[in-house]
Amino acid sequence: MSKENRDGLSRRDLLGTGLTAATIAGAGGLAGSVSTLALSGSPAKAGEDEEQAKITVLPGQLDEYYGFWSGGHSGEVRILGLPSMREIMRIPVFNRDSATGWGLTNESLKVLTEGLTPATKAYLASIGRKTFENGDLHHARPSYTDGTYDGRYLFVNDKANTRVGRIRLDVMKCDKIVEIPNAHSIHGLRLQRYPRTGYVFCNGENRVPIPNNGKLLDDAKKWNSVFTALDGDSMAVVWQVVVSGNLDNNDADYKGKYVAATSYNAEEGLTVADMMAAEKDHVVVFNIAAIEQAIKDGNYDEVNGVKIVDGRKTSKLNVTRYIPIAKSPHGCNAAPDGKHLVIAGKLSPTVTIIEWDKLDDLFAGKIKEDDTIVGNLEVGLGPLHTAFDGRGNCYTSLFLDSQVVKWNLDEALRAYQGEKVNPIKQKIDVHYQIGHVNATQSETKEADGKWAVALCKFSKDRFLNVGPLKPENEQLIDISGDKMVLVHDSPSFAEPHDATMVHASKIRPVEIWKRDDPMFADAREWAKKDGIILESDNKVIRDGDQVRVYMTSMAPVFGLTQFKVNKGDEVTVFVTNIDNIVDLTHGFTLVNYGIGMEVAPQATASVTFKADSPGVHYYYCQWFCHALHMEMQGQMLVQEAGA
Ligand code: RUQ
Ligand code: CUA
Repeated sequence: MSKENRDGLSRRDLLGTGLTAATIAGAGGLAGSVSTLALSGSPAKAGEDEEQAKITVLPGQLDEYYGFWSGGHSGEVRILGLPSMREIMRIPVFNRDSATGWGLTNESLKVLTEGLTPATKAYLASIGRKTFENGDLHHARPSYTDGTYDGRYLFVNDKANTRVGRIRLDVMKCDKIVEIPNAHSIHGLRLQRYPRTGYVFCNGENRVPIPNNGKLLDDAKKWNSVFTALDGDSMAVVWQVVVSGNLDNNDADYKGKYVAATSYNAEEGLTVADMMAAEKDHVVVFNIAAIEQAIKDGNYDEVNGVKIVDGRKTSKLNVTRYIPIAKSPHGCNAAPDGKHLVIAGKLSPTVTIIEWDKLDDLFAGKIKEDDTIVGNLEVGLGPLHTAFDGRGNCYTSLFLDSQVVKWNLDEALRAYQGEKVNPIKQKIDVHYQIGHVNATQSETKEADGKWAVALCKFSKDRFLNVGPLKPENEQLIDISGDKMVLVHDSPSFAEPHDATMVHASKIRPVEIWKRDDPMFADAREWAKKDGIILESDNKVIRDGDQVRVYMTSMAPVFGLTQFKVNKGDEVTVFVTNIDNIVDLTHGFTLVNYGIGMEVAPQATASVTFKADSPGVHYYYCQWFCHALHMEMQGQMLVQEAGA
């Protein structure tokens, strides 16, 4: 192939229009298309000075938006600032974290263990673990009041171990994790928008026997996926709905009446070929009031302590509807106009538009499923997710085309009515193989159309070579004008799965912990029992072979610079940071004991371990706090029993 030809080829030309399931599902197909991408397309023109000036956040200046990044299989959440795209903070959730001691401290272990099911706790104990140490965090969604962000919480899913977590946005720490019973791998996760969150809607993706206790292993026809509503305030499971097919993504309306979920595998098969057999899959619509009524009427089964309503296709309960849609739909995005829901085709090169208000008539039996569809637009190959600018435009990610396509919602509705309009406004190349796209405030009634972010699965040659494992690529697109302009690339470690972007005015974090914070309520309980004042006492309390060591930290000294225990003691160290100064975090690292934790201003953190290694063990403060930070240290003396 001549160079001239290569440069002239578009991604669509390379891939052809005969898209088959094999192209997208087969590893070979994907690898093939990626390697050809290297040859085609020209680098985006991001060089205009005025564009660069827009994204420049000068030293000392603050970003306009918080970006909450789903960390994918790293299991964490990251906070980026927009438009600078600087990474500001990481919030460990389903992972372990060395810097903060997440997964090691008593406070984090409580969060990581208390919401697990008894069966999971027993399994973990059998392999010598307290909790899971991996996760797959696809979606991070800030809580709503009346259709916009209220700055209370960020809810996250774990596809790997079927959990849902909650991050408190006042302290930016995870405070609750629950395992969802009966479901198997939580994928789609969205929130009730109105009147507030409220419900957290969790899609169980895979089909399993319910209960999944070793029976029905060879009877896959009896397996099912489960849709779950959690109470965002208590994090308790309120109800579940068993469905037909596999659930993928979901979204809620702006009136608090319906949730819709894309659903694949209507065939209920186990192999790719089986799952691809039928031409149509579904959007499953859940009628919240009808489900609540079914529970009130006693129309549920109770499995593993949870009320489950039958919402399968065969159910007579009128709690769900299955709207047929081209097979294997993926993205499910409620438009900020409050009226429309955009479903991305993935295997089909189309987006399908559903009108929320028609669902009343559908459930009343006045119209058919197809009548709820008010638009169907061909947008390009591999449409996955859609973002909105609040000015009537939609931005859909095209995985196979490696593009974002901008299209007009109203014109798409008119085109569906037969009017001669072209709703497609622009396509922009992104690099490469985009998954999610999202935009500032896009998922609220206050979508403001300033910035979009393309979350690309491949970066290939766009950064310095770091070996066979490449970073992924998150790209900033200016969507404030008529034309989208690609303005910034940033490499990202696994995985910039998704992101939500919230105007900074909505988020009000504290600077210093409050001494009565629930995060360290257990430490206060222990102190009370032991007659200790956490903020001033530095004491060792012995209780048989259980030893509780209480100490304060104030730059640059620990309240205790030495303590002695016996080999074999179970030791709990409580450190209370009594510095009342912004940004003055201390730490406690115990050498050769595998212990390290963060203690932020006015916080108490604790860790429990067995003092099985005798000798002198230094502890030191690992968060830089003072000119004498190095000297902020002490020793734990572990004596042999009977010494
Ligand atoms: S959905 S594959 Cu975010 Cu595209 Cu998980
Ligand atoms: Cu305290 Cu470093």
